[in-house]
Amino acid sequence: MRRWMLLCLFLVLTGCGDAPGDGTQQWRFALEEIDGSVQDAYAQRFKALVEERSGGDIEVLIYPYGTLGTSAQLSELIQNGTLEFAFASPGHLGSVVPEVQVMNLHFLFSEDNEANAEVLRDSPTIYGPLADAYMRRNLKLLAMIPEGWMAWTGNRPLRTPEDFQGFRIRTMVSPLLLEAYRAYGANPAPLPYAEVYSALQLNTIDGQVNPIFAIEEMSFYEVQDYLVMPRHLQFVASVVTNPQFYDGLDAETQAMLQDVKEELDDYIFQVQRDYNAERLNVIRENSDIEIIELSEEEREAFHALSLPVRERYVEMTGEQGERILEGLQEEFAAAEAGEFVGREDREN
Ligand code: 6CS
Repeated sequence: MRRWMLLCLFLVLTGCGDAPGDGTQQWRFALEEIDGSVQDAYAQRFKALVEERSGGDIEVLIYPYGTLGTSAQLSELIQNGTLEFAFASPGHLGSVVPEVQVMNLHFLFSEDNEANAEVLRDSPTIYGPLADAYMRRNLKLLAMIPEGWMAWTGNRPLRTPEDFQGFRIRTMVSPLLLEAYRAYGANPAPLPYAEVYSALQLNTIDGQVNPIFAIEEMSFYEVQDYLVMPRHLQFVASVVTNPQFYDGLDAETQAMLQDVKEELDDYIFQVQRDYNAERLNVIRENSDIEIIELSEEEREAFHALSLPVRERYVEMTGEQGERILEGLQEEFAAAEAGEFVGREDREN
């Protein structure tokens, strides 16, 4: 905590966003993931595009996970204007923006990942009422990106809800995630990302849940016996900025940011697909972890238990949340049927 406060002080004293004296602006972009991750690929491409399109007037500095704090601390730095850009995963942001936990509801996403990507790119619900919910907490939502299907790892195979009885699963810290795993009979244990490997190694938890690329790069597979693919949830992350900082940008820079967002939507979809496929091979080659794909019947048992958690979401978020949930359900269904109408098309 002391280290984090010192870092905040450093950012304030060095004057985030100010010109270093030669007319250039510095934008700082903090990640919830390490070098080589999906978020890192996004930020590196963001940096290249912004620096090129601003003609060198803007320099982007990237802070990988571990340099500025936990996910919760990064969101705080954005809210108070100390930092310009950060990733904020719904799995951590739920205590601040309860409505975003819709993205943590199991079996809500389509099984067709192209359909999911289409919705995440241009959803009238995400960039409408959900973005308003961010704004009420002084966060401006710029993008919502896919990072791949979440997979369970454990020290026992997790094929049925019975296998989850008493299972200590590490989750991110949003309250609804705990409800989601309690519904399966598990004992969820929220922990910051950096503490997961040692908790697995020391057996203070029995398993965890993350996309494949993260399971590989954080070495979780080295200390787990089973890797289970339930396809119950896509890991998504939002890109946020400080609203006052954003409002202070001229119209041309705001338009440039929107163009960059659109270009990155396509780019990151391919990156996450490739990283997840390649790193599954790395896991296979470097370990004897048992990989289990759940059958449709096995998935259905979890699906049935997950549905009451949607009611909990509505209880936590009221009418606003209900509208967001219904809007997203309609959009995923429309995208699957090839009938999705994005925000841009509705506006034109
Ligand atoms: O499990 C977590 O906490 C983290 N997982 C990923 C893939 N990204 C960021 C998040 O904090």
